[in-house]
Amino acid sequence: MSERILITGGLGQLGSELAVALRERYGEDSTIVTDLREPANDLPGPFYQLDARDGTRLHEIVRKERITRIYHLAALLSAVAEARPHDAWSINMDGLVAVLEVAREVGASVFTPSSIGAFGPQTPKDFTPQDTIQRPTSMYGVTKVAGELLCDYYAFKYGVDTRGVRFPGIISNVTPPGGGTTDYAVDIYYAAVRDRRYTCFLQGDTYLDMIYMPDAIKAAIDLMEADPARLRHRNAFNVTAMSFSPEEQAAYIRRYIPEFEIYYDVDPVRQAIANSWPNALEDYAARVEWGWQPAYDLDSMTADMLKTLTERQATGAL
Ligand code: AKB
Repeated sequence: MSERILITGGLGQLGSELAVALRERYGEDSTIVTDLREPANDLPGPFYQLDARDGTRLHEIVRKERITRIYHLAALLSAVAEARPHDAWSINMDGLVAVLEVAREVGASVFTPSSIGAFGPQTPKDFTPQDTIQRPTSMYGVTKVAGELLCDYYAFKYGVDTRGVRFPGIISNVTPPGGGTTDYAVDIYYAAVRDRRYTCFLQGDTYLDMIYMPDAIKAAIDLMEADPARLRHRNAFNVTAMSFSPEEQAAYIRRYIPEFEIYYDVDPVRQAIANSWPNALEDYAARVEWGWQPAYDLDSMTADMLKTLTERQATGAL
């Protein structure tokens, strides 16, 4: 069956590139983008302004567009969520409830991203297992754990086909991330190309999991296409492609830009969040249950990011 797909938060870092990939895969008319904001420029496909918490309007759009699959990406990220915890609870949880309710009514499948933020200080830091202690200390993490459980509940109780991954920091060069703890790992490449120097808001020895956008998109599409009979962990598969610290990332950038320099001006809020997250996940369940296999590591991602941004700078677009 050809899919009719709706993305919430579709103008964000992941949504803007996922929409392109979904249209390539399922057809130009397959994918409807929605977002709280109006787009700054004309978008190639259909767009609706939507607050995902507005269940009535969401329902109208889903019915009108005969939606069969929802990628629910609208959420506040970790640093913003920590500054605005009540908004984070409202946006991250009420939005999810509205999406799950409409999916239950129309029989749509739902992809909801969880995060490495769903883990906390008591979680094993290295080779963090798929099934382990989840006692996050950030509001973002609280909403992510609650979201994982709610998606499981809708699957078991109502038979909604809910699936999701725990994304690490996503690195990309089309739409910048906003308000996350891992944003530095994107900003550093822009700064390296533009200024040959970067001031990082995390300590140089902070290890976190990361993934390059092409692999993040592949994970989101492959999981939704996976044979349901093989999925034991339907919501919130650990996925990772690499784990590195700012110091290491800077060293890899110097392979291409030898004069690059990194400085540190540590933000205590984001450092505390990062310290509460794992250093490096283990993603065996995703590999076994639906064939997860990333293509990019730190070296190949760094080469691709710097090449893309350098070409863009040459055209005056950076
Ligand atoms: C964040 O830093 O908040 C996100 C995430 C890891 O979920 N990028």
